[in-house]
Amino acid sequence: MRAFYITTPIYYVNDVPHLGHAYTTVAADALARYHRARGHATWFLTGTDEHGQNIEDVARARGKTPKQHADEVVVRFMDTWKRLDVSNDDFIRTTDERHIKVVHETWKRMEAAGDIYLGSYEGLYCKRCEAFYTEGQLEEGRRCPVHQAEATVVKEPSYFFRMSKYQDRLLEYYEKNPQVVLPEMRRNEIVSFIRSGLRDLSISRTSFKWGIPVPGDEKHVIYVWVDALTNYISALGGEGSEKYKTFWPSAVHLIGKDILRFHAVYWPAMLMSCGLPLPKHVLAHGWWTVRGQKISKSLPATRVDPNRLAEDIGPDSLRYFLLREVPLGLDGDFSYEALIGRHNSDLANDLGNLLHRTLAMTEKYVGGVVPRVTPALDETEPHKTIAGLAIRARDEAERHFEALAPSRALEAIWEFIRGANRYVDAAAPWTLAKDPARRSELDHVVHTFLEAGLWAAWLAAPVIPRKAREILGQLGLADAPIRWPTAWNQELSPGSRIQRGAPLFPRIDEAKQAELLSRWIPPEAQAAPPSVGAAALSQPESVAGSGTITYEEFARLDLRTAVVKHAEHIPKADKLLKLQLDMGGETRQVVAGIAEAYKPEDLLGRQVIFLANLKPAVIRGIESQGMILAAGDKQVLALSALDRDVPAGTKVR
Ligand code: ME8
Repeated sequence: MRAFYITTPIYYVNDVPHLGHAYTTVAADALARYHRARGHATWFLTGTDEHGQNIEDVARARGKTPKQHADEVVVRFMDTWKRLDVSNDDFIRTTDERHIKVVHETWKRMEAAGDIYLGSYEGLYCKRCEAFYTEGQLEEGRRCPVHQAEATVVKEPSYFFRMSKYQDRLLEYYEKNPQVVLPEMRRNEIVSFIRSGLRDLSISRTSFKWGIPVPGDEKHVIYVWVDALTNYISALGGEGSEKYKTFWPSAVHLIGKDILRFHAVYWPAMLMSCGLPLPKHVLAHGWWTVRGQKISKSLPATRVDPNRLAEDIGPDSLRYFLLREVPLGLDGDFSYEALIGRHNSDLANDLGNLLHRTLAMTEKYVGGVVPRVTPALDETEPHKTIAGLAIRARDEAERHFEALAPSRALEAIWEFIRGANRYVDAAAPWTLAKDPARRSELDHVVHTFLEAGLWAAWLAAPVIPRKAREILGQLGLADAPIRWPTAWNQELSPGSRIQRGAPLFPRIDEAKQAELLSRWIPPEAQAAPPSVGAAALSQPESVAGSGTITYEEFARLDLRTAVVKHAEHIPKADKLLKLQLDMGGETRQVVAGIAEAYKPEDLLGRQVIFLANLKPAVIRGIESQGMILAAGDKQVLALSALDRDVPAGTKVR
């Protein structure tokens, strides 16, 4: 049987769960649920990272021992995951005995491979990241780029791991296995990081105690990342266990991009040293900001509490929003208004409405009982179209869930749900109901609605598990399993009675929205700037506040020539065109605000100048992977051009 093992990072217990943690965990949950529905042997692991200097400091500040502190915070994580219907099969804590045992084994294996030696370390250490930095990697005031926390000088004896030894092997491995680190952009980052040279890694500390002691030298505690990364194997029971044998070869580590280096360089090097196979995928997702701001302890407005949202709007609406709004891999900006918008349009309007109409018609026209189908009718319109849409949605959803792309799977499923709503109108049961001679046609139509509702529930269940169950209940299938649909119009049993219940996703009207916003947004943040619009996100940040920039700043812009291969309008966006650009072998998709100045057909084959390393953004639901240069301030007057053709992808300086 096929196996699927998915993990989240184990979260530090120095914080309580916020939107970012919820995102990774819900995404992993959806993927795990998809694989379970497909009947694959599935194992989903999450947990907490409880050692390290930072946790020791936080606990001391609270007047607790580190373990007491961890025991309290861990409950917050476990409760949050319950509230969000997270279906993890295990929860690992780095203070678990089973974990400590495997960390010791791992250390000994690396030692036996000749990869650990004693030295001494002097460097700048960030406690929040639990990582060393070079002066050049830190921002002003020696602050770390991730948390803006000040790094301190650390000088102490330390064991080192011979990471340098694995530089070539890692490069070769990623060369041969380009699908391991995803998305591609992140793999490129990692490959150039490795290429720039790997230094041996300090993997023990003596200046604090809260950690796993080094076997045979208890003055040292093991570096928290060596400890933490091992969780992915310790939770399976270590090498040799049945669970390890079943699941490890299929491991997918879902993480945020902040900790990619640890997962795509340190961890694989450790595994190589232990003689163990590498994970199948490391997928680094993007970073959420909240209303345009970085999530931070010091900014209450950014402290979005997933528990509160789940309670007020339902876990499924939050889960759906997080997974639908932004493709896994790209950065996203959270706003409460956008969350409510998705709830109202996709869930209340599209899915809720489909079920509501379906059940009402089943009661009205066929006495509330699942009617029979006439298979031959499936070959006629509009039945044929809806059957085609259903099968396509299932196949596409399958493809995208397999490719770890839940947002795309949801797009495909909603395409079908919207199609099913149109089908209700096209099939016009109200007309058929007037003519007793057309009873079998009426039966067929009502059956098809119900079947569409069932397919929608099954396909979307990985993301909205609670509502999927409710839908099954209302279709009279309370005890039916959640599984993946197979044969169209053959999944329901004629004769069973539906159980119409409360509306699935009650619409949030303006009054309710105002009430929710005042509850969700802390008073001191009510006047916070509005969320950064998608268009603004697509603009480059000003390189320097004003005045001049240095050549080094300019040189960071990766300007290239590119040729327009395809251009099209974006529905309901008068100013935007979607372009596919050839950058010399590589294709990039760009959303450009040039529709008022250029027709799509005028652009084909044109050479443009393209900013290739602009942070990707999602504009009107479409990923934009760069920016083309044009003249004009608010209005585009002309596109950039060269006075003679050069190969696509040529650098512009
Ligand atoms: O790094 N947007 O734990 P951590 C998206 N213990 N995801 C976010 C986010 C945001 N703004 N903020 C946090 C650690 N995350 C280590 C991991 S694993 C062996 C050890 C998510 O508590 C995202 O998954 O700082 C990120 O990688 C993780 O939380 C960091 O959690």
